[in-house]
Amino acid sequence: MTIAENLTLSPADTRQGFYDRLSEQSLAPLWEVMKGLVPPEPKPSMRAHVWRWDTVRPLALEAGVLLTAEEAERRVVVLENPAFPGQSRATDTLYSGVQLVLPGEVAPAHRHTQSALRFMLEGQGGYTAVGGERVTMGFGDFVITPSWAFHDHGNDGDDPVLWLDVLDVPIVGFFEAGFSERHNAERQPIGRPEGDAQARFGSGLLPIGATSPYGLTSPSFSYPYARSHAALQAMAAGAPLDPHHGATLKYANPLDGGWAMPTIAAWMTHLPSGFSTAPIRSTDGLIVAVAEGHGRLRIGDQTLTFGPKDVLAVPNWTWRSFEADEDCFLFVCSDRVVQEKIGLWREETR
Ligand code: GTQ
Repeated sequence: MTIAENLTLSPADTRQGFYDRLSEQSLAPLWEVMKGLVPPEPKPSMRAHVWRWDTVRPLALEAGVLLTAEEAERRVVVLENPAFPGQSRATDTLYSGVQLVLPGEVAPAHRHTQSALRFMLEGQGGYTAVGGERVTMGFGDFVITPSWAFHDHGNDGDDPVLWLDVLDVPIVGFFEAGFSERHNAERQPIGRPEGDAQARFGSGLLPIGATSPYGLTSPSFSYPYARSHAALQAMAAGAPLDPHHGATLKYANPLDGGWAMPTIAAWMTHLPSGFSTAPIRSTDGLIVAVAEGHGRLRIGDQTLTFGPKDVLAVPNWTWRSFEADEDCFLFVCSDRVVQEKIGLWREETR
């Protein structure tokens, strides 16, 4: 018996007719979509972009006139990648925004399964409370709010406080695994003095038998800029720089030396004045917040200039290099940690 004997193809039954009949049964022909499903290499869909501080800052402050932090719950201007309007994504997999807290305001306590990081950009006296402990945030500090940990923000200073938020919202959304709830109090109760986590986990020492109260997230939820800055400066002064990374140090979980967060990899790069990095591309798209310095990013066939507090979106699998006109300190984060866990992450250098 041949296959043809079982077929009932009529002369009028075109391929399209067959596809239509497949579709009626919730079926589809692979060969029409194969190239897109298993591409020969990544074809980036996000776009390179710079959000200039001169543009973002006044608009964020304007939001402060229109509504309170309490009203907004989180008063944030979202950084939307121009390739994904309306999708609250700065890269394919990360959400980012600039949050404003005015003097005396409180962004009420809540928690969610999305992990968040803060990179402080402006203002003194801003604080975040995480898991019953407060941390005052100064310029350039990197602060984590772990998945499902209650957190509230406030500002005890005299000036507006602004910082960069990065959350794994699109990753959690992909799995449709998001949960959230509000605390019954506006500010969560504080059970430990400020600096407690720093003392236990952030001093190169650890409590014997230490585990993280935050599961897969670093128990050291604050990484002050003074330390990162000093470490990178000493590193750059002491040894030849890596041609592709300059002086780069990752924010590490002190318990295992891995990335500080389970879904967002974060690191800081220092490029001394005049230094240019050799071309590199990686499967992770980046969010870069400029802490200090002016320079240029060459990305694909584009050149983007940057200055202090600008935020850049750097597409995945696109050749990039940085040129520093002054001493630059760049905060960088990506989904690299997730890609590494599932065996996908790659980089290529020239
Ligand atoms: O501070 O908890 O930018 O829940 C977006 C969602 C910040 C926060 C954002 C959030 C937060």
